[in-house]
Amino acid sequence: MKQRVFSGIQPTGKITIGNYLGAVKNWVYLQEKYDSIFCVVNSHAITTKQDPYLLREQTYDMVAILLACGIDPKHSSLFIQSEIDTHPALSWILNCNIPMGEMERMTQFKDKAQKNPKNINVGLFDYPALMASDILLYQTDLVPVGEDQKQHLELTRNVAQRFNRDFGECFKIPEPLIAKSGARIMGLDDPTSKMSKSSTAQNHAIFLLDTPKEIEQKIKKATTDSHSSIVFDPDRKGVYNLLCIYELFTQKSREEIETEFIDQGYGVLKKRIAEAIISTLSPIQEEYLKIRHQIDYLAEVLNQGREKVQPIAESTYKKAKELVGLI
Ligand code: ATP
Ligand code: LTN
Repeated sequence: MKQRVFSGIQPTGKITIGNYLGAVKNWVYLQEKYDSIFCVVNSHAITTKQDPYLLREQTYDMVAILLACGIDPKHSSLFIQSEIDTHPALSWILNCNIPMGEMERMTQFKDKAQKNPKNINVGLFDYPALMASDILLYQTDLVPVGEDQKQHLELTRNVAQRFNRDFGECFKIPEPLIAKSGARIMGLDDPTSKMSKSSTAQNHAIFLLDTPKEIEQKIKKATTDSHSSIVFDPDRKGVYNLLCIYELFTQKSREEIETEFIDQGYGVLKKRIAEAIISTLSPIQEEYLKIRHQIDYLAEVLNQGREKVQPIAESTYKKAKELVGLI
């Protein structure tokens, strides 16, 4: 029996190279070895303000871009979170088993609340319970995510362990899978903050659908420093971030990269980074444009994904319900 992988991505705006390098690229790699389930988490997206029309469009945009990046329906099940009602249903049961103190420690809530003081809603606070439900419903072994999701994974493991202890065996305890490199791509404008698709700053992120010109310009403007050597030094945050991006897009080793740029300046480095990003993204963009409007194809992939995973979710939910006495 193959181990199971589950992960999710919010359809909140345009996918960035941070999402790609920290998550999606790894999903594509893992899908051949594992029983893989990937979910567009639109119910999580409404924890921040969304235009209903745009949210629907962006949900399909995300499905198409995931397929274009290489998520293969032959290997993976791909579905939309709101299509399976047991996600919010299980999160209610989990809610009643998560102490307030544990939830109050979540740094993503604190960050998002600070960035969005006008819309601090209960769903935003409760976001990790729905995420735990996503993962636990599928008896997941491994959850490939970026570094920022580590704390949510810890909460998921805690609630599952507590539930199994208090009510009886129900959930598999999932392990986070966080890549050594690429787990935290930083903003190009500010290498001290995580590159995020919902940031509105002009030169913050490279999106997967950016044109070559946009990519060149954004890399050109990216923050560096006044040193002259080009080496992987985590203390030189801007240059380090750029070198990590180059490393991941070219698959070259760090030694190879440092040798490549001996006696070179940031101009050459930036030119090569832009070229590497453009050559990886071009085929993805081509495929995206080809399939985005093939609505019947997208619907077929999603139906097939939902039909495959729904019985797993229902069986786990039924067990959890019975164990807590809800019938
Ligand atoms: P938002 O800005 O709307 O919160 P986001 O860019 O953080 O979105 P998510 O949909 O929350 O993206 O995350 C999808 C996946 O991408 C998660 O596994 C997350 O850990 C990963 N991820 C997000 N940003 C980065 C980043 N800068 N570096 C590496 N991985 C990232
Ligand atoms: N919270 C995640 C998205 C997400 C997720 C999941 C990831 C929702 N449910 C289940 C892994 C497994 C995020 O903000 N990146």
